[in-house]
Amino acid sequence: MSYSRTEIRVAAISAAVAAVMLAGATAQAEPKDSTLRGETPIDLKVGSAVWGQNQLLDFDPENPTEFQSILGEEFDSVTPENDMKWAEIHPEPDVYDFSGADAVVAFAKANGQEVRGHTLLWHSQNPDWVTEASDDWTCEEARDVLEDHISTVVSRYAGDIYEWDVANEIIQDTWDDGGVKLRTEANPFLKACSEDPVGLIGDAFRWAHEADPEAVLFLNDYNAEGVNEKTDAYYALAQELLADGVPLQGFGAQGHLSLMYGFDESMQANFERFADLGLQVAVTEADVRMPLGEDGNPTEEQIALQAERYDGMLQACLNVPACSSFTVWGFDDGHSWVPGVFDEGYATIMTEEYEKKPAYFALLDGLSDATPGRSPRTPPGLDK
Ligand code: 9MR
Repeated sequence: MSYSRTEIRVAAISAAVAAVMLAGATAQAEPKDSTLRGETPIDLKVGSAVWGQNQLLDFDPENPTEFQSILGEEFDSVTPENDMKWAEIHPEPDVYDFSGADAVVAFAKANGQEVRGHTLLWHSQNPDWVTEASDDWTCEEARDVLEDHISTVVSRYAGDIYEWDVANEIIQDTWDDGGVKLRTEANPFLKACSEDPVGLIGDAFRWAHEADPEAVLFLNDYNAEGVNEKTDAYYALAQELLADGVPLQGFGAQGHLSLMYGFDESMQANFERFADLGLQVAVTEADVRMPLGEDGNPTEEQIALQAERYDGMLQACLNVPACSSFTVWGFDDGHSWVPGVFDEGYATIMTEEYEKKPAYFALLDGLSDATPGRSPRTPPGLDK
């Protein structure tokens, strides 16, 4: 007989409540002096995005900043938020700038962490030389540029990266011009190869796999949490790529949520269907933003709901054994991409002063309830 994590969690909570009642109901909960990474099952990585260029170039293991200490202590995986994107790492046709990405990898090594690579094929944050040249590219030219980039970047970090977001946001949304379909207009590479975009996507995975056979290679997108028209398109694409023998190995739901919308309860079912194809799944960029009052603060209700949403995403991941990583897109409001982009905020699990929010404790409890430091998904006896 097997139990889902939710069942185990509910049973554990009931058992804890019963124990307290038996003990005379006077016991107070012990304050927890634990960290997210310390509570994460052995076969799951809990991660955060970080911008190496801005936050890690000055890293000194003997004298870390408060931000760096928290990043090192709380997470066992880091994702370069921008440092491996084309505009940063490949600013000119013959110039690669690895400084930010190297800083992330060095930080991870110093802290015993893993690195999630992000990203190799995307329509956004491309350097001017790509955007300008791509109007005239033949598919062959686009392929050469992409292959050179993927081989160079992936081989430089071969062995250091456990999961790579090879293709990011390559399918449009229902509200985009043309509806849900491959992004053959906005993505310069898919545009140049619009006669066979799936062939190009497949080769992107092949080039990445050749350069680092150990890295698990992902498709990744937003609005990809639940079962919806967009994830249906990904599901069909994944099947097509797998049938072609493409080394596609993972599907990532970014998890950029807003309290302006509801939570899609089909997230676990969505992960399950990709897992059934033999893929790993992951929550790759979780945050939960919200419209704030005139004083710039959230209400108590919003704070509680945010914790619930983070927990909802975590549970969807924990309940699917193929879910290999759960990453937040920055851990504190001082380093969140949300303000300035949306008229919303308070999206992360800690305030600008690194005060832990209920959302942080929801993740901590969710992880430790799943199984403290060890997961039922792996044979017992393994230490973290
Ligand atoms: O967080 C990133 C922000 O600093 C950049 O300015 C932005 C540029 O498009 O990209 C942000 O990260 C995105 C990620 O790479 C892909 N998914 C959506 C993320 C938020 O926009």
